[in-house]
Amino acid sequence: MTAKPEILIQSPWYEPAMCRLDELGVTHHLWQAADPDALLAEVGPRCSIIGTFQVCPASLIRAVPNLELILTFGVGYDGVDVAEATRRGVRVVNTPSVLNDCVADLAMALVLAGRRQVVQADRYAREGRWERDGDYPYTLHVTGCRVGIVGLGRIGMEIAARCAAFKMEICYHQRTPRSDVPWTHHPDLVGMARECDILVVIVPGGDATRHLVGEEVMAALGPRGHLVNVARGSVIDTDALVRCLNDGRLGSAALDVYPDEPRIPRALLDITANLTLTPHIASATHHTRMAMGMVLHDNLRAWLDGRRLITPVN
Ligand code: A2R
Repeated sequence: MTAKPEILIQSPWYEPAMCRLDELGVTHHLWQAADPDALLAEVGPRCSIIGTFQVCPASLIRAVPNLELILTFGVGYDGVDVAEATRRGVRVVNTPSVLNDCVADLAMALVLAGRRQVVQADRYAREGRWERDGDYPYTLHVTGCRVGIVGLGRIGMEIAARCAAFKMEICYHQRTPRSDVPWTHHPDLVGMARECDILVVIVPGGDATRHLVGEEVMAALGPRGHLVNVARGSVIDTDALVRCLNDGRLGSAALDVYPDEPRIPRALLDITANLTLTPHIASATHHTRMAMGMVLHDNLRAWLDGRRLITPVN
């Protein structure tokens, strides 16, 4: 009988799924270690697999000399140094597709919350202002709006399906036009923003999309426009967002992601009138987090059986 592989868990994910890896290997939990460097020095050379919640720098890859496979929990892998892994012949798998519906659901929640001011209206009701100050001010409609989807990939398509149910006029921006959808492709993001009421951002993070949504895009979306980000914090220029929300060049925004999570910049926290914030919860339901965890589990089992990886990144 061959020995079980040893797995270094860099950061934890959904516990009921993560613990299933113990069926397949011996896990060492770096995130729980009192002295992580000592644990790494001790077990690093024995581990052939790293499991992580989207963080795996080159330094960690180098500290595990017999590494063969990285399991990263989530679809975005901008926190994993895939280039370094590839250079060393290390395979990487992520968890795409199973989270499409939950991320799209939250994107719509942020569209609705922002346009109809659900959170602000809740505060108004609780503070007794309805009785004191009268009816809540009018908000902006959702059904029939013009929506621009920045990144019409797996998740973007689910968002589009939901927008279609809201009778929205749909267009999208990405580098390559799709031949399988009837919606208008805009190669120019500023031009698209000018024609939209709502912009939903769902592209990968990383250098290629850093500050893709900057001041010019926000100003083009305009004083009655609503910007939703469920992609990565790096995709939006946060300083520009603060300026545009404060001076009214952009109507409103709703964010689930931030450049330096779990920290949220004070300047964002201070904006309450036209900004809705959630703490990166898009895929964070029991159902979806279990499914994501099992994608990693199934990949590892396939790897150990000598079968093809199910969701390889490289
Ligand atoms: O540009 P294209 O034709 O490769 O389309 C992809 C688009 N995209 C971009 N659009 C504009 N400028 C870019 N530099 C750029 N890079 C990529 O984003 C594609 O339509 C979409 C990504 O779709 P998928 O690869 O299917 O990703 P999925 O599963 O929808 O997830 C998107 C992201 C994740 O990477 C996480 O960061 C986040 O959602 O949760």
